Amino acid sequence: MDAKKLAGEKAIEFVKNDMIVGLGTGSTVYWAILKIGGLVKQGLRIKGVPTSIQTEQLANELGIPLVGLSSINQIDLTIDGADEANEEFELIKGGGGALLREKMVASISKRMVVVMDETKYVPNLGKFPLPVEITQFGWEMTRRQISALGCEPALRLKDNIPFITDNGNYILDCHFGEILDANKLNQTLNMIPGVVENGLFVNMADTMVIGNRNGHVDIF
Ligand code: ABF
Repeated sequence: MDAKKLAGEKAIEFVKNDMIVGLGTGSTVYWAILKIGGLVKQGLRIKGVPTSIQTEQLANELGIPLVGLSSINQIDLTIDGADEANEEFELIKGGGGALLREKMVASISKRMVVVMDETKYVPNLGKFPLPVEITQFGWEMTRRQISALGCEPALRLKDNIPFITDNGNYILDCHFGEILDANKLNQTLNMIPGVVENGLFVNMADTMVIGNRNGHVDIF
C-alpha cells in the first residue's frame, strides 16, 4: 500500500467549493494535487496557490486555476508535506527546497493540513537535517554563524554544484541533532542577517493526515 498516496488523497476531504487552496510541494502532496485536478475537471471551483515552480507546473498541467500571493490576503486551506512532524505539530520542511514559499503560504492559511507517511511522525525533530535558506552573498559568513549555534551546516548540492532555490538562494542542511525548542531555534536562526528562512514550522500545522503501510490513515 502506498502510504503517501493514501495520505495525499485523504486530505481532499478538507477541500470545499470556492476555497483558495495552498498547494504544497513534494511526493506526498503530489497525490492531493492530482486528485484536486480530477475534481476541478468535474466542476470543483477552487483557486490554487502554488508553493514552488514544480507545483505550479503540475497544477497548470492539471488545469487547476491559480492565483498569486500578491492578489490575496488569506488562504482557506493549505495542504503540504513535511520531512518530520512531532506531536506538538511542529514540522521540519524543506527537503524539497521549497520551504520559503511553503512557509509564506502557510503563514496566511486559515488551516494547514500536513500529509505524510508514518515514517515522518517522530517524538523529537532533528534527525532530518534542518534546511535553512540563505543568500548567496556572504554565504560562508552565514554558514559560520549558523555553525556557532551548534550544528554542522552542509551546502546543498545538485549535480555537484550548489542547489539554487526558486528564489535564487542557497540551502544549508543543518545537522543539529535533537531539536527540543523548535520555537527558539526558529527565531534565533531568522535573526542571522544572511538567513532568508528556515524549515521549522511552529504553530502553523493544524491537522495531520498520516498514511500507514497497512492501509490505515490517521487524522488528528
Ligand atoms: C515539502 O514536502 C517539503 O517541505 C518536504 O521536503 C516535502 C516532504 O517530502 P515528501 O512529501 O516528498 O516525502 O513540503
